[in-house]
Amino acid sequence: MSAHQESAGRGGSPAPRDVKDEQLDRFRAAPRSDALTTDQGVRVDDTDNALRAGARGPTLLEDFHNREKLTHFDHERIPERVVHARGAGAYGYFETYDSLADHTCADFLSEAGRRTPVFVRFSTVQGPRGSADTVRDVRGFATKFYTREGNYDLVGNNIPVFFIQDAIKFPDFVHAVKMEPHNEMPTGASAHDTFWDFCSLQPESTHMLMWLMSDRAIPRSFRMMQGFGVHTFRFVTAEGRGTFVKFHWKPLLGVHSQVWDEAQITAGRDPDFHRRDLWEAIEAGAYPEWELGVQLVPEKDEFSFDFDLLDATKIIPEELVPVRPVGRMVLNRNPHNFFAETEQVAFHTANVVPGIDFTNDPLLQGRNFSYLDTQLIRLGGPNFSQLPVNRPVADVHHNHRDGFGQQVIHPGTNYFPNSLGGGCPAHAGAGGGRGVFRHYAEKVDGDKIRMRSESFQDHYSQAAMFWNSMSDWEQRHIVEAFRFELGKVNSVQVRERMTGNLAHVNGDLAALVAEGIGVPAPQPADSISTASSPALSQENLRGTQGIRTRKVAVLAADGTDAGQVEAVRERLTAKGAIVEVLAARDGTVQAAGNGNGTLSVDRALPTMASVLYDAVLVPDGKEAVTTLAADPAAVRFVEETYRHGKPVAALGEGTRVLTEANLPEALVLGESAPDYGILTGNGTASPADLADALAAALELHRFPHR
Ligand code: HDD
Repeated sequence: MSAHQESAGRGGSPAPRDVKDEQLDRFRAAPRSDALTTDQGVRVDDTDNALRAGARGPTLLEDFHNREKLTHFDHERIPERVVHARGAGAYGYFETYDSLADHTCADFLSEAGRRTPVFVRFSTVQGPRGSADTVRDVRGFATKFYTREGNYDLVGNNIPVFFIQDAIKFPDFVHAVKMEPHNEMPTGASAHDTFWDFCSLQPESTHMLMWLMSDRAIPRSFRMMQGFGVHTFRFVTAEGRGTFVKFHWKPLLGVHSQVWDEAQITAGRDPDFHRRDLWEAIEAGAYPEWELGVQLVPEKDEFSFDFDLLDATKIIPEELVPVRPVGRMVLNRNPHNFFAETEQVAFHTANVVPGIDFTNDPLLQGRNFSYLDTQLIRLGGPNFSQLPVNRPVADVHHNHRDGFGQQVIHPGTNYFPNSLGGGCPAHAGAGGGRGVFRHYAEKVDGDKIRMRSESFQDHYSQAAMFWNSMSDWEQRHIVEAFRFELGKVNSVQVRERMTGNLAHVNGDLAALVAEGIGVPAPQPADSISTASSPALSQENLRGTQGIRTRKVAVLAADGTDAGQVEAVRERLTAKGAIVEVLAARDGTVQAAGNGNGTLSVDRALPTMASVLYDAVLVPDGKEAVTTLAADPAAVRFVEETYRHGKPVAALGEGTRVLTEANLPEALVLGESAPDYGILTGNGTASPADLADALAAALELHRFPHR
């Protein structure tokens, strides 16, 4: 089987090949059918015993195979990313809907249907490489477009703003949020003194903190979160005309989150939850898809907002400037080797192509230095662009020579101008064909000063707009998150300072948080913004793919009505959901009802947990229900699912397990209570009807159980 076919999804047909995939074939080691060798190609016939003097004698230094093997092993680790160390990546393609040539000369956006290979890496920010996925954190969303004009990197996050306005503060911010220097705790968490000390002293972080305390920071899946370029960039036409642009990735699956208790349990039951979710969806052929949208602002309107387009702590409300869909991105191929591809991939905000340029956003300007700088040490010198995952599909010709890891045997001259090398590589543009990068000819002037623009000084209006835009359950989760986070802060002074800042966002929010962490309610602030933006609430971001890839657990035991299970499975899988039968042990259970025989068990209950599923169903079957109602693991599974606001369904006698889990009796035994996520149909519903009700409930968000 070819390397490419290896990567084909287990359940899905192989993804169509593209020019990047074909390029990578050159670097993919062939399946290991040959003899074992050393790095030098010398064949060895024993890698199990070191060379020694006599069977019980000392091992010998001349054993070059043993030395080489141990030496390479000793040098396998490279520095992890200084932030975003923990991540997962996948390949795919971007396809343009219609030409954007009226705004940008970017080739990959110039023609309807144009497909460009991509590599995306999702990540958390604070935790080290081995930390858990489901922590409360920002999620990195970095996309490398392998365009015909060179690599374009859109290095975004799942949150459209940032903690700071000027990149010079980034080292301070990261020092504050990372594990504390005296004891290297906490891992994968912002709930500690230094983070809140820094942020409470930097009111510019307040808008970002609202997002970080919202459910956006505990996504259900990388596949179910938005992505944002954050900064205002510039589109530039072939004639040099500029348009301000902000980038948005909208997931077709919608924007869904866990709840905090659920996220914490998941981190323990499966620290790789998001990484596994992405990997398995692609392997199964359920390729995740996002729509790329742009907000376009003509330069003449630069100062027509009550915020500064150069301020990375501000969004442009979609109701003010609509997001214009421009293309779709599908991730359809998992990497072959995590280290070679996902760990070594290097994204850089300054990797732009003709037609996309920068603005004077001081955060972006600083990023444009930092990424290359950090990659030099992380990836061993100046030649990391030659690593397969970083290689452009566009031709590369320059006079860069030597340096660690140089893979190219360059010909002839290594300087420009030259005559001895035929003047090559010559300046592009002079008959250079494809687009040449021309920097946007912005006129700049000003004294050299260290000063923040007055237009950057409003730190609360958009934080208030975010709060005002939240549904009641989202607001409740934000209050709980602030209480959890600040409740872990030892310094009362920091707690009070932070609640004082929140008073400028919303008086109720500040008072509720203060009450929860035992500090006096802060003085109310005046002139708080009442603006809101419906586009910010997850209530309005349910996507268009319904319950595709959502996971439903069916609890079974000997005597489960297998006919019901198959009827529900058929209905839900037809809608794209994944149904798994869980029982105390692997193998099969004895079926009852009209599905006599046995029912296959997909997962042994002790190896799974409610937090790994989006809903649970307990089918009918007297004997099975009696067994499940007496099984603490099954009862806890149902109780947790309900407590985490996820749908719980039962057929016939199955309601006894819900009662055992202390779900409200009235809701369990009455007619189904869909607005509480409890679906029983009081025993009268057919399996198909119940499956439909369960599907409808899954499309909703979490149920307000408190
Ligand atoms: Fe950054 C990595 C996104 C601010 C400096 N950043 C990194 C990654 C993402 C972002 C997604 C991981 C890329 C990967 O998967 O390899 N960073 C952002 C966003 C920001 C942001 C959306 C604000 C809008 N970053 C930011 C600032 C600086 C950096 C202000 C420094 C001035 N970021 C880095 C870095 C990293 C990085 C230290 C660490 C690993 C790397 O670059 O390659 O250079």
